[in-house]
Amino acid sequence: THSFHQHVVRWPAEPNDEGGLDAISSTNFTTPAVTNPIDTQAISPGASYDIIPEGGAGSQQGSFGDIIFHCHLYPHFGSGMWGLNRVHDVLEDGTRILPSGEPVLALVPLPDMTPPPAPEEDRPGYPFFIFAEFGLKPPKPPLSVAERDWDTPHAPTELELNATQVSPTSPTATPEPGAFFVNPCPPEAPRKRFEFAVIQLDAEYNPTLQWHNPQHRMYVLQEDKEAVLSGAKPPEPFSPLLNVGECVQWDLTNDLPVNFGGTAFDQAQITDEVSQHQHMIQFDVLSGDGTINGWNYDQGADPGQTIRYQTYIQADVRTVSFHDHLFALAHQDNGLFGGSTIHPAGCTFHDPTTGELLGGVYPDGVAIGKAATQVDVQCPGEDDDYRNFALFVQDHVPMFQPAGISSADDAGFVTDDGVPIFAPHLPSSPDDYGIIATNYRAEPFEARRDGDPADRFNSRVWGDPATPLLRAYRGDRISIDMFQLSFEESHVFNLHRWSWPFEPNDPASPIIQAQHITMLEYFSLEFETDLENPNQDGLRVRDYLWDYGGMDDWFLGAWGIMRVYGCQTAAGGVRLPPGLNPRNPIN
Ligand SMILES: [Cu+2]
Repeated sequence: THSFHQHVVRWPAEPNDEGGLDAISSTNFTTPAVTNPIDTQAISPGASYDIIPEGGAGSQQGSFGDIIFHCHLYPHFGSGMWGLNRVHDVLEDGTRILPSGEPVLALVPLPDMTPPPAPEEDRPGYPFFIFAEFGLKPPKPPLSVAERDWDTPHAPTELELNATQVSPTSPTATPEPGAFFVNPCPPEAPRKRFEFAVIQLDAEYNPTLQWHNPQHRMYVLQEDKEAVLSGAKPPEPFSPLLNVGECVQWDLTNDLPVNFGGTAFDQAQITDEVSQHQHMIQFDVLSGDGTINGWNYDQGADPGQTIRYQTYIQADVRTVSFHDHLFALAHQDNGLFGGSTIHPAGCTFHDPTTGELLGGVYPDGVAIGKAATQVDVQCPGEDDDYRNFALFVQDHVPMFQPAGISSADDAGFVTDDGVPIFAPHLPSSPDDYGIIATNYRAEPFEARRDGDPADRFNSRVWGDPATPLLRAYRGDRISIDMFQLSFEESHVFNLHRWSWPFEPNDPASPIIQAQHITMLEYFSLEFETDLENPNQDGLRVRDYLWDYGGMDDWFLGAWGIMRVYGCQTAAGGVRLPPGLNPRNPIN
């Protein structure tokens, strides 16, 4: 299996459901109404798929520059499985030469499209407005970092300003940081800002075995950073909460150490930049992509530096997976990834245990972005609240345990970091190494080895697993957003007893009970819990097993429990009213 991903664009999983080539390519196309919008296609030998990008090349926002496509299985990407889709902003007649000495090939405009303008000296077109030298790293995008702000020695240049197309809806507005050349946000869109950092810490995945990763790397809200670093708040994947229609500012600070690796899993190396590349939503590929691709800018944050990206949440596409795009092969399997969940406009976010509103407003009037993998979503209508869970399956996770804690010491392989769990034959080799986990947590069979195998999943014998416990009351609407950003395998999410539509917006969708997922795919599982046993004199709490199917997944700890309480008085969360989920017309 491979996992095809192209940056910037998104496409309907079933193009015939959405009117085909003409309708989907129109810049007026909003988003699929029936089938799933996707930007990653899993593909196996012999299979084929039609990809028709929404809004045509460069997407609805009209982004131009080099747009990378690649296999998202990292060892495949790392060994060369990638290419570029170059979207031009001026007419190319084949007479120009790139800084590398290679020609810009001529490209004849399509006969029924308005041709782009010819290049002029003060408007030379991509990439000639970027002041860069061949063989050296390119500059950061204008306004993205403090060093390229207005009134600095590296302020936006005249050529850069002339190249801006600012916004399809407001072509005369001032360029904005993180969306300098093409601003996907309409001027009236409400603004939200996430101030967050990338950090490294020693993270414990399983307390029984003390399985831990001493070089765990992750995104974290600035307001949670100290608590996570001190151990007061357990680390979880960064899962920002977004509403449809928002213009989102992402202020990423690089707090990583420059040196990485030197363990049984990773060779010693320098990781001196970090970025956030986002899937599924709209941005400018020259300043919001989080990459250094082709002739584009360097869109990473140097050590200690803060960089701004700006994105537009133009439709309810459910999720936004994101990750570093500069040293992904080095540290993404060590936890450096995250994923936003998208919710209808007007819905608010609440802590499931306290009911506390998650939100606020910065002094400049921009909404304060919050993040949580488990959140109650309260929406303006009647009977439209739901509980949202974000689950991130991870494979190839580097992991160690202290010497002497179990028979795994039989391997006699004790390093400075402890005993590595399934180390590669050499550090950074593309082997099957490490463990399989969920949300930086694992409950391996090794932690439950001495006992009757029939009780392997029995909380009365072992207590609850270390993995996320998904809690609800009967009748609650449930939305589980499935992510996978680490690292090479496919998995199959299973949830005992419950079923859900494969395409939540399609009345003709097949109903499924297991979902295959591979790298950077996403799925939104929307269903309603019910009263399995209407006799409330019987069992009031029911546990349903979730798991990722494969025997390695079980054995290494990627499984957990969804707990449904029979009544409000049980020790649980805040009661939500029953009813139908408006995001899910058939359930
Ligand atoms: Cu990519």
